[in-house]
Amino acid sequence: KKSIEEKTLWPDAARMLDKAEKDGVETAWDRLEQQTPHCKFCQTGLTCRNCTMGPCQIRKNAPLGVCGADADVIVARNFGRFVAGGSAGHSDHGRDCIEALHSVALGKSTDYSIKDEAKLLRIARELGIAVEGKGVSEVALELSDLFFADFGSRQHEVSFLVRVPEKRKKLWNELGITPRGVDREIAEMMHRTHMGCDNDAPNLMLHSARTCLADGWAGSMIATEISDILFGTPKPGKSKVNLGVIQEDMVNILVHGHNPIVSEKVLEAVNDPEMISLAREKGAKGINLAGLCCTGNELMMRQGIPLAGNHLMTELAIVTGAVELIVVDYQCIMPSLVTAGNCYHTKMVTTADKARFTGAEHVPFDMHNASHQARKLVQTAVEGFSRRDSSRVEIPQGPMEMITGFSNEAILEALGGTPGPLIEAIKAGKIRGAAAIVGCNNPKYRQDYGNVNLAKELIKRDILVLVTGCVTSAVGKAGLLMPEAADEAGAGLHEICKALGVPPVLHMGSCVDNARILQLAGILANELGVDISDLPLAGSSPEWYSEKAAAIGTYCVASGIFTHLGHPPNITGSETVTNLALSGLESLVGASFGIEPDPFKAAEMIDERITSKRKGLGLS
Ligand code: SF4
Ligand code: WCC
Ligand code: FE2
Repeated sequence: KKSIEEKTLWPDAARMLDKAEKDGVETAWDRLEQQTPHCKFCQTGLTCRNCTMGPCQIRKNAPLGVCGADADVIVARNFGRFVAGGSAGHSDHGRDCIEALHSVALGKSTDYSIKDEAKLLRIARELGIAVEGKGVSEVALELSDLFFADFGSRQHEVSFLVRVPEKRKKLWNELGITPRGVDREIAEMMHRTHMGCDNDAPNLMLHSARTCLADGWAGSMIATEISDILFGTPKPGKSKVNLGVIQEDMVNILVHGHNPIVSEKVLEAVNDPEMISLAREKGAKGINLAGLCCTGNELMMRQGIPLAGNHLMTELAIVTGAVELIVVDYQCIMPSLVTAGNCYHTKMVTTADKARFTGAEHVPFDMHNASHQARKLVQTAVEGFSRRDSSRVEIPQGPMEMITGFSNEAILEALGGTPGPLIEAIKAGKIRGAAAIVGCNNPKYRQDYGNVNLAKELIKRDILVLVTGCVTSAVGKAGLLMPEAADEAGAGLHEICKALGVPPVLHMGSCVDNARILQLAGILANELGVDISDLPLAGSSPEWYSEKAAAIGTYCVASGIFTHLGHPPNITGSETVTNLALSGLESLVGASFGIEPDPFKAAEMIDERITSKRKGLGLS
């Protein structure tokens, strides 16, 4: 049995784990224990359930499934479906954003509006839409139509490939992995993995790459860009993080999930003076909103709303006993939150018809009722305040300060409008390269130990760190998102951070916002006239768990960026697939995966990669 110390790096988590035990609340760590040891066949990818001649398991004395599929085919098929699931998640979120933009453009939604017209016009122009003489709604309509088309079967390539360097596009064409349409690639993956279809592991892996490229350069990128258009492009600003953002004397509402379409409306309702006076009538000082996971990242990037924590903090936030309401949309929401909430007075409300949880109340949100529904929810939370049992409330230490809001627009603005100064800093070796640390928590690791230590090690080596998703909370709690953290950086990075007044670790948003990092890579490569794979860049997900994280890793590699993972996906049962992931992809797409659970060794791995890329560019 793991001690609390072994479960997490954090004092706030440790206190809540202790309280959870006393209060009889089961957590992911407890259930992991019950699930251990895991099935070896599943862990290595050697089970197939794709038809009822099976299910089949590949063993020494049974090397083929009933249909004759071998380990390589079965593993590659399983991986293909795994990343198709992840790509579907990000991209369906992107589709919901298109529907919102479309409905605003048609004047059908009064609940949403276009906040960043300049960005709308900029993107429309970038994608070849003539904007002169047209009204904002007309442009928005054309842009949403173009994005809808990116999901279908009529395009030869998704629109945002205009951001990809020519060399890379040529390579994708030669390999036959140019993403054509988001839904098309995902559906084709399901087709290919049906019994008796694509039975060649490398060919399946190439389509995995294509499916994930459709996620990164279309589904996720569309989600990010439309969210900026509808809710504003992030600018640097202050915020706070850890469970200390939950406030004892206030009504506490947590938003969890991914799409700002719901959480932005909850924020508006929380700020409504009528709601605030209602809360005061109930004896609360006011209404406090905090985020969890990615919708937390979205609200933090644009509105500075504090973040209560990442994936493994979601149950523990409820254990404070001070949360009246948790509003969720979709993805990464543990069904156990309903049960945990029932141990206190915490109500869980679902908002998406495609993500309902038994035992939670369902208050569906759409384009026409969002403001109304959000007010209803906030009212529910306020009423819940009187049911709070103050004897069971315990909120850990005060929150950490942090800086958020580094969209590419904000980064370029800080650099004086062009990527030139960043490139100069890279050439001079003051910034030796950049690494994106992204993704999740996984109870198999000591929570955030890998996320935090890898970031610390990289900045020491003058490698600029970019974070999104659940790594945000990790590095934020460690103080690395403050300008003062430059003191922990190497001399070169320290100098640049001091000159610009920025932290050595930049918060770039939610998981779909990894698309911002892809775009930035494209900008740098185009500026230098090289391919993305020539740049001193790396990606990493030390504590990943989700299908979405695997999709991100795969589009990162297929885009030419070496990607470190703390542990492999369930592919090790196939030598062909494993070798392809760890080295074979290198000769195809100019990058591969590296696996290393120890963050200090992982830093070494990433450093070596960056050094060799610098050499390739003729830099010392
Ligand atoms: Fe078994 Fe082949 Fe059916 Fe998979 S597709 S369950 S390997 S028979
Ligand atoms: Ni993205 Fe991972 Fe968090 Fe979910 S929210 S837990 S995929 S990093
Ligand atoms: Fe996410």
